[in-house]
Amino acid sequence: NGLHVAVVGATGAVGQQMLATLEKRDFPIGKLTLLSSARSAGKKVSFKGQEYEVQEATPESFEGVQIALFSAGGSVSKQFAPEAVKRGAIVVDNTSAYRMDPNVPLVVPEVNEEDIKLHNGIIANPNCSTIQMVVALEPIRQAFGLDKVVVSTYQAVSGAGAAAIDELKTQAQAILNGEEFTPEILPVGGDKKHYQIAFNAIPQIDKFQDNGFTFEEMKMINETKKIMHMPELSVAATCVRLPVVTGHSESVYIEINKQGVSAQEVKSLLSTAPGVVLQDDPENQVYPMPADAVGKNDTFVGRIRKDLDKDTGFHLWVVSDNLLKGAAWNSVQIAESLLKLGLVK
Ligand code: 11C
Repeated sequence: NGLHVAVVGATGAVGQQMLATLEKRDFPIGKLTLLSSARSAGKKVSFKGQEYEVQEATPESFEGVQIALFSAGGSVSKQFAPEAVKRGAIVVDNTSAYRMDPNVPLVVPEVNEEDIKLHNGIIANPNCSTIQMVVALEPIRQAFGLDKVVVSTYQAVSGAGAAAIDELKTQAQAILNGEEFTPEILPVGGDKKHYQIAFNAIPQIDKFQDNGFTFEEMKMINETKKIMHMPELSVAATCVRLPVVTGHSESVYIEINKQGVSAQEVKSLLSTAPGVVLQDDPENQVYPMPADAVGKNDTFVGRIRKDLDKDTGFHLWVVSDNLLKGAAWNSVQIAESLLKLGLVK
C-alpha cells in the first residue's frame, strides 16, 4: 500500500530536506527509490529510521515509480525526467531545466495550484527566491492588482549547495584564525573568478546574461510573470549572496493598481494569507529574520510600509527557509496537491 516515490538527488542539501519533509508530512509512501548522479551513488541516507543506499539513476530506475522528485541539477533532470515520464511517473522538478517550457506548469500551490492539472508529466518547482516572493505578492495582487515589482535579495549560501555551506564555514574559521584561504566555489561553481563570502556580500548569483542581469535575477523576473499569469508585469531584481547559511531575505518594492490603500490594509490582508506569517510590529522590534525562519515552511513578511512619495507604492521585507518553501516543501506540497486533485495513477 502507498505510492512508489523516487527522490533524485537524495544526498544533496535539498534532497535531504525532501526526505525530511516527506517523513514529517507522513506522505503515503509504499516504496522509496533513492537516486543520484554517479558522483554520489553508494552514499547512505536514512528515512524513517531505515538506511538506504543511494543508486545511480538510470532510465530503468524509474520502472513503476509514480511520483519522482528531482533535485540533482538541470542536466540530470534533462536526461532522466523524460525517462521517468515515459514510464508513467509524474515528475516534480526542482531545477531550472523545464521552468520556462510552455508545456510545463510552474507551480506554487498558494498561487496557482490549478495549473497542476495542465501537466504533461512534468511539473516545475520555481527558484527559491521567486517562490517566497510570489507567496507574499499573490494576496496583494488578488485584492488590489499589481503593476510593478522591484526586488533586492539577501540570499543564503545553502542555495548554492552543500559545498557552498562548507566554503562559508571554512573561510569564516580561517579568517578568525588569521589563516590564508582560496575561494573556490562562490559566487558560481563554473565561473572564472571566485570571491570571499565570509564577512562579505557578493552581488552575483549564477552567471551573467547578455543583458547585464544574472541568471538568478532573470529567474525571478521570468518565473514571477509565469506563475502569476502576468506577462505584462514590470519586474526588476538584484540578487546578492550573504554569509548566511539558510534563509533568503528580500526587500520588495511594489506598486499596486488601486489608489488610497493603507499599509494597515496590506498588513491585515497578509495576516490571513495562505502560507504567510505576518511579523510586523516595529514598536516591539518584531520583523522577519532568516535565523528565525530556518526549519519552517512559512513565508514571513514584515516591515510593511506605504511609500512616502507614491500612493500606490509599498515596501515589504520577505523571509523564508530557501531549502523548505524555496525547494523541498514546495515540491512535496505539489505532490500533495497531485494526490488531492486525484491526478496520481
Ligand atoms: C541560489 N536560488 O540561492 C538559487 C538556488 O534554480 O533552483 C536555486 C537554483 C534553482 O543560489
